[in-house]
Amino acid sequence: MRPVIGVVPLDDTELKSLWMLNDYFDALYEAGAVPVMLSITDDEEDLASLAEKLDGLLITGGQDIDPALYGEEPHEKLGSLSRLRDKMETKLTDAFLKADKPVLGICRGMQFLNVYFGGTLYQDIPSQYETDIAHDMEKPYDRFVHAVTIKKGTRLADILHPGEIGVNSLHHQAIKDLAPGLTADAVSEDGLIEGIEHNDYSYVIGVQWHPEFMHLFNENSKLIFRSFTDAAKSKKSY
Ligand SMILES: [Mn+2]
Repeated sequence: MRPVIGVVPLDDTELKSLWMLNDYFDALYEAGAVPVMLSITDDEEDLASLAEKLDGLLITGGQDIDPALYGEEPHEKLGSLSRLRDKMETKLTDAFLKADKPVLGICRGMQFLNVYFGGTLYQDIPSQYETDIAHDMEKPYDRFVHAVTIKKGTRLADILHPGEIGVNSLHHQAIKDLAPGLTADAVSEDGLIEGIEHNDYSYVIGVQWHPEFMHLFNENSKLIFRSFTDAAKSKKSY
């Protein structure tokens, strides 16, 4: 049996729609998992029963995270929010971690994990962080726009390899203070944290870039989804 991965959709509050990019699903299928799109709810009981049935959780990209969650006032360049999704991901992550089931955070998903564990964010990179790198690239997204260094001895170095790799970059927020318990596994050329792990769980990994846009041709992107799927498989009760 293939492990079943719950994937959080984009909660489009303006169009009252849930959006899912095929690339997340394609990358998970290719890695050997069966992805399912979750509804957006903060009902604790429903989320607990979902977590019981699912083998892994993929927290995808999306809106900005409510800065109130890390004790800050909204910056003038803060983007749109989905407070319901923030709440949902908090309760879902609680349930997944309690069972030590794997959680992968991509882009906003990585930022969410940092906030969840008590870290903070730059609410708007261009006005709050001095850099020459354009972290908010234009289409097409399946190309490298900057490098990150994967640090030796980290989980990401085990999954990929230590040293420099090319990544795409589609984010206007970033980790400011890293949460207790997290390790910075990958750092961009300008010093921003672009990959994390949590030391106390079997598999809690986050990447700031978007491997789902590059999984067709980029081995490093495939390896991230494969490691996640393998972790979900090993937690599966047959
Ligand atoms: Mn970047």
